[in-house]
Amino acid sequence: MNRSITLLTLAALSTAATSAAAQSYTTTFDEGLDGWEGSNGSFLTTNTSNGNRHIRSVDETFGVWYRNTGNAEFLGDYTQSDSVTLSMDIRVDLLNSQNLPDTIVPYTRPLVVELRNYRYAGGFHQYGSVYFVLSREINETNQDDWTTFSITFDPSSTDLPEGWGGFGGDNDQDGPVLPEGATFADIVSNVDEIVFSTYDPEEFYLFAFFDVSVDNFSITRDAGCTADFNDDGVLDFFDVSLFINAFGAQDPAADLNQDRAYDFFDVSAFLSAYNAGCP
Ligand SMILES: [Ca+2]
Ligand SMILES: [Ca+2]
Ligand SMILES: [Ca+2]
Repeated sequence: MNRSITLLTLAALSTAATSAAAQSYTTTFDEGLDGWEGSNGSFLTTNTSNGNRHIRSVDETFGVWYRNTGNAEFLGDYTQSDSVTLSMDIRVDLLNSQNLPDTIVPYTRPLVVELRNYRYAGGFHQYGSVYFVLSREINETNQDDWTTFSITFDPSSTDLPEGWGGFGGDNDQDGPVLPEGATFADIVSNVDEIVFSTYDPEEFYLFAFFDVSVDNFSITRDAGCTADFNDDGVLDFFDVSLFINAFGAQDPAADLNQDRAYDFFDVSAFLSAYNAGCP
């Protein structure tokens, strides 16, 4: 390999900066349900004072849920991204035992996001899933105005990341578990359905009166970028410099084809990634 020519090429490339922004998608409900479906008693409504459109759910039920099986923005292979953030807004106008005369007891419920993979259907379960409790304190007091909840996670994690649970395994005498042989990454490599709900799979619930509003369901996929060596979202001289240093030091970070050799193929992979830019 002619190292000086390679360095010149890299230097030439370094003048062409490329932006690598994370990709975000939000259902605002301003244009309709956008593939989302709500539990019984859910409907689109518009705030007359500010024109904001959202879903409102009014029902006597064990819990409310919102699921999407049709909007590809929220589904598919999460493991293509370095990190994924899921977010939603919720307001609670009523969550209590109002059905019993003179004994209005406020209830507190969790708010859960669950990612379901139908390939792990089996036994008594219709899917394998992973879930995260965004809050255990959803009630009339805490959510008397809009509150945003979100979770960011590494979709390539094999173990359940901190705070996540698994569901769909048959060996669940002590609570829900991942399907046998499935990792966290296996489940989120094929998300068929995403659900926001007040159901923690580990708990059971009494009937309650709900008047809950939700809005701004969003997903942010940070695609990551091989050539962005300093992870600042921009491809420039600093990334080239860091690559050259790592390559010279035989740092595994520069072994882009992961064959433990530091040669032309790694430089070529870096050039290709750099030229491709960041998604
Ligand atoms: Ca809205
Ligand atoms: Ca960079
Ligand atoms: Ca290599």
